[in-house]
Parts: sequence; C-alpha cells; structure tokens
Amino acid sequence: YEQPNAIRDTYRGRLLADKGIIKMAGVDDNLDRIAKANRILIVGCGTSWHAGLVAEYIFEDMARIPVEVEYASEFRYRNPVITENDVVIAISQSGETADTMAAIKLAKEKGAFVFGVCNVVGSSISRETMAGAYTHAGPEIGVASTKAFTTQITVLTLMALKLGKYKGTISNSDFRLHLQALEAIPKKVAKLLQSDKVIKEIAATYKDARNCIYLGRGYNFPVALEGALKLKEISYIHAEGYPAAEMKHGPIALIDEEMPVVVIAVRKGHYEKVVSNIQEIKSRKGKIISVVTEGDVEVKELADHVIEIPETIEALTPLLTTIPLQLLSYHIAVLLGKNVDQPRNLAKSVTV
Ligand code: F1P
Repeated sequence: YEQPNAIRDTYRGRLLADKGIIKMAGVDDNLDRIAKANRILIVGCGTSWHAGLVAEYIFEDMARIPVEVEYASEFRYRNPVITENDVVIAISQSGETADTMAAIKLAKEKGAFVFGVCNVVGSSISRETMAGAYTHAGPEIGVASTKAFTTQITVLTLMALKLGKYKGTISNSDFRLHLQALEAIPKKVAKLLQSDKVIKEIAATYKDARNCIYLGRGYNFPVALEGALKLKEISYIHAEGYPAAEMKHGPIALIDEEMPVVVIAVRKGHYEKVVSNIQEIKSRKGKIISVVTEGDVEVKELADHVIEIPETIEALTPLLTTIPLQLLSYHIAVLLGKNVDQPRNLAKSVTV
C-alpha cells in the first residue's frame, strides 16, 4: 500500500518530466563510462534478481547495451569473464546480502565499474560500490520485498532512459513519452490497489492449492517469477514462474483441473500469443487467473478470473502487474494463518 508514494518519492527530484530531464548524480558523474560499457552485468538475489531481469529488457530496449543478469549467489562462486569495460550493477533491498557483497568484491577485483541500487542509505553494499542510486522506498517492514521491487525498477528505468538519451538510442519523443508515463504510475498503482476485494475472493478460492504456475511474456516474464516467489515466500505454496512460451516445453504436463495458472496477459507485445497460451491451458482444464489491461475482451472470455490493470506503455507494465500478484500472495497467506511479515526460515537480510 505504500507503493504509490514509494515510487513517487523515488523519482521525485530526479525526474523533471516537464523539462525532459533526469538527474541522477551517480549516473551523471559516470555517464560516459556506463554508456560505453561493453556490457552491463546485473547481480542480485531473490526479488532483487527479478528487478535485474526487468532491467535487462529496459536497458537493451532503451540504451542498446548488452545486458546479462546473474544470481549473485552463483556468480560469486565461479570464475566469470569480466573486464574493466564492463559495468556491474548490484541490486539489493537491504544492502547487506552476503552473496551480493561477495559478487561486488569479485567484480571489483576484476576491474569492473560497480554501481549499486539499494534501499538503505549507508548500508554495506552502498559503501562497497563505486557509485549508485538509492530507491526512496525506505526499509521493508516485512521480510519479503514488495515496494523494494517496484522502486528498484523505477530507478533502473530512469537510468536506462538517461543512458538511451545520452547515446541517442531513444528518440526525444519516446523519451518524453516514457517520462510522462512514469509520472502517471503512482496514481495507477493507487487505483489498482482498489481491486483488493476481487483479489481476496480469488485468494479464498485457491488458498488450498498445493502448486501454482505463473506465466508472463517479455517485460512480464520476470514479474511471473516474482509472483511465484512471493507465493512461495509467504504462503509456502509451491509455485514456479515461466516465460509463457516455455510452458509447452515441459510445464504443460502439470496442467489439470487442480492447477491454478496465473497468466499476465496485458494488451502489449505478443498479446495474441499469450491468448493462445491461455487457450492451451483451458483445453487442459487448468484454472486461469489472468492479469489483463482494462477493457480486455478476449482473455475475459477464457479466464476463470481476471484482474484489470490500467493502461500504460509496455516497459512500465511490471510496475502495475506486480501489485495484484503481491496482493494475491498476501491474502492467501493471511487466509492460511501465516505470518506474512516474518515467514518461517527467511531472514530480512541474508548475511551468511
Ligand atoms: C534478497 C532477498 C529478498 C527476499 C528475502 C531474502 O535481499 O532474496 O529478495 O525477499 O528477504 O533476501 P536483498 O539483497 O534485496 O536485500
């Protein structure tokens, strides 16, 4: 529920949409180095890794810099090829995650320029990185990341737009369009939070599910992963996220009348393909919960339940589609009597 303000606070002061300007000291001071990077390597864990995956789409779309995203928890244990022409972006809510710290150390040893995206001012990761940008979300109250995810995406979007403008890989009109669309997001998130009642009803229907599949395409593939992680973390229901098109390469075998499938099917990029994925699920009697764009007709006819999100440009849809998935996990967890703020076995910052 804090997300409209958290997102607004994160861009306020940095985004002068009426003037077509983005001010980010950490990026401004190193603009040429970041813009000329051979590649950007993003590292993080859990939800922060998912924010990195969204950023991969944004950076490649807007700034045309090749991006790789890796779990910090794996990256730290291998011998990656990194040079001084690489930029490594480390993302962390707490700023204390040991795996991410170790990845930063390794990247610095190899000579890369290491940039941090953190929530917590003065945290270990913000000190260890060479430059950075804070989200203005403040620390998460609970263990599971929620507002951290949307504000990390906000920061990374601003960064990609800035780099795109500097490199000339995004047109001035597209740049302005994105800034204006970003400025409209907090109100849309606030509106979306009003679908809480519908989501609570869906939660009541599926609270006893043993498994759940999440599907998304393009910018919303990482959101599918994040939706599944939220359900696992706070409800202890087994859930997996996949790119929608990957379903036919294996997970489809799991679909029967017992299986809820959450499909993000916003009316953007390859929507028709997602509609045909939904038809495949329906013909196997899976239960379909779909996140759609307001006014959608096609998916509504097929799905068992729909949650509508307001219209926005494609690159910003994750900021909206994430919200109902967080609420769904929250309501299921509450209905099951779980402690949503302190899930079992999870620590706020994983420092070992
Ligand atoms: C990473 C993370 C969180 C998750 C849980 C455990 O933390 O995996 O995404 O919700 O709290 O840690 P961070 O590096 O983003 O603080």
